Amino acid sequence: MGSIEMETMLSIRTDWSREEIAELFDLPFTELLFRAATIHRENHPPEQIQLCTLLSIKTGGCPEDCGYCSQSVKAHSGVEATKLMDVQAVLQRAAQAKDAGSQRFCMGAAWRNPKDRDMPAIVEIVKGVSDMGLETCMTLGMLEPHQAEMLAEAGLDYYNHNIDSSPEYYERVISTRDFQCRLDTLGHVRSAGINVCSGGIVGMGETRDDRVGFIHTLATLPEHPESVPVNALVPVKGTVLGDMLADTPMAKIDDIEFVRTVAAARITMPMSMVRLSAGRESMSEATQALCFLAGANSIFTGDKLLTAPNAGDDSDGALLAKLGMTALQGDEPARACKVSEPAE
Ligand code: SAM
Ligand code: DTB
Ligand code: SF4
Repeated sequence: MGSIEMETMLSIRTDWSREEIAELFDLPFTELLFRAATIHRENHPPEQIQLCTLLSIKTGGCPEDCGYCSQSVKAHSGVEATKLMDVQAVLQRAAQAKDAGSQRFCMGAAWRNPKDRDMPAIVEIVKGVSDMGLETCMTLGMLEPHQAEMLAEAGLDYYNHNIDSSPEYYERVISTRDFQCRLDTLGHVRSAGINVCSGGIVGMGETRDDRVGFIHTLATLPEHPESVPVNALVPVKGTVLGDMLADTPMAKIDDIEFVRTVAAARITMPMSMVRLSAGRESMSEATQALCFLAGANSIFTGDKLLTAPNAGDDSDGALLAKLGMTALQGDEPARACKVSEPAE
């Protein structure tokens, strides 16, 4: 290993204190951005953005009560429940995503957890998408260790499971499972050797301290997630949080505070891909550009997320061209970010 590589590995810390992260958030904005941009370009090509495509392979009817989600049975969002998509139909959508230049194909199911009887179809989907040369990511809810093993064996590259917020605020948004359940699934995914994708949502009415706690939880996991999606809440009518935000427009997250959260993720988790995920549709080009400067280097393309609208290929293409940025190229999924010991 070269000395620069060694230096980078040694700069990966999992011992961040909450105070240190709060101090990052408190920095003058330009100083925070400068630090984040510096760390970003030391570890990633700063002009390249990873393009990911999202597909809902099983929509709606979820028994969980996540206050932000249109797919919960508790929401009155008008989203209709569907069965798991047919394998061939998923593969067709993956082929379209590849043609459109996507590097990673992320598939989501509105489940509390997959049932064992669902696993053979899921395994077939992972193998099929992988064979097309796309990176695969699944988000299916909580996993048992044996299910994580099955996904690993099928060749799944990433598993997405968000911690969503600080441990304290999490309990106010979701009552049907606890924060530790999320961490347990992340542990099973990691033990099975699958890359971890974990992040959360900003703008749910949480405080600055909750955003600090959110980044702190991710940055102090035994290994940083290889992908960190930072979503801005998409306020969906008929969900608890969507309706709350409609009644109190002042609760909407401030753009600068959103960028600060992205910068804190970049500084504390230097090697991770930081994804500017949901919420781009209602974000100005200038705010998105600030997020890229602050270290976001991945987006979802296409005109739909799971159920909510997304910015769309045309406007993304135009934005990247305007900023002189290009799609990240690369055939190999990122490897797990190991925390290395100082050289003897
Ligand atoms: N059911 C699985 C689970 O919750 O783990 C997977 C699908 S779930 C929709 C994936 C993630 O999407 C959630 O953890 C949340 O972070 C994000 N999400 C859902 N609804 C959102 C919204 N309205 N705005 C922003 N992010 C949202
Ligand atoms: C993630 O963090 N964001 C994506 C993905 N992981 C699965 C989901 C965003 C969902 C936005 C709301 C919707 O489309 O319903
Ligand atoms: Fe279900 Fe996932 Fe939506 Fe929660 S976020 S209600 S677990 S689909």
